[in-house]
Amino acid sequence: MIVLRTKEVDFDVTYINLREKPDWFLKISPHGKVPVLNVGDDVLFESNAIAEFLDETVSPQLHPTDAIKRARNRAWTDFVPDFSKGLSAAYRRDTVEEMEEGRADAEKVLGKLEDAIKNERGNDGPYFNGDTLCLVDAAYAPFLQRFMIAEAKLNTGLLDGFPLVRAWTEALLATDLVTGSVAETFVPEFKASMTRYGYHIGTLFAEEAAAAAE
Ligand SMILES: N[C@@H](CCC(=O)N[C@@H](CS)C(=O)NCC(=O)O)C(=O)O
Repeated sequence: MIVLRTKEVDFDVTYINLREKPDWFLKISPHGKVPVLNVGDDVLFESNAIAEFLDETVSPQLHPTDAIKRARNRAWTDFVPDFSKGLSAAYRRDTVEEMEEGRADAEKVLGKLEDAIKNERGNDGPYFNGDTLCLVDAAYAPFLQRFMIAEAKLNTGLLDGFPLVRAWTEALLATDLVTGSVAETFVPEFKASMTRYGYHIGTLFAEEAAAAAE
């Protein structure tokens, strides 16, 4: 969605319930995962593949034109699953103790991103490569967006040790290209999903919702 919006592509979005995946979706998504992109009669899946297809076919190009830079950007989008797993350890846990144990995993991946920004960018940003949004930004933004909703509740201060990641996150969450790429109900849905999973933060979100309903 972020890439589509950045390129000002006209598109329709269909949200599905991942707990009750419709048959039509299971037929087109080989791994049963979102996102998928319909292009005419073709269906694409996997975020990186979709983003790269869009970048090759719709201007403006968001990936660097320099082949070395492009490969290094690609390497960082490949790191997203590890990043997401590490960052999740800081809040997607059942107990406070488990979250505290997970903090080291989160710090490890945040440290890698901090070094990546320091070593790769060579300017003041605010995005991963500079002043325009690129595919690395689009790939990480959803995970940083979710983490920051959790962080607003937990106040772990995790980003204090990673000033470049913090500034990057703030820049990503300050643009409508990112914040406008989620459904209107995204925040309450995300909080409710944390509760459904039985995570500690889900209990806090449920208490918050109950207090607001009083
Ligand atoms: N590597 C995939 C991962 C996609 C993915 O994990 N999507 C999640 C939602 S963010 C999903 O569809 N989960 C449903 C499921 O695994 O059943 C990509 O980048 O597109």
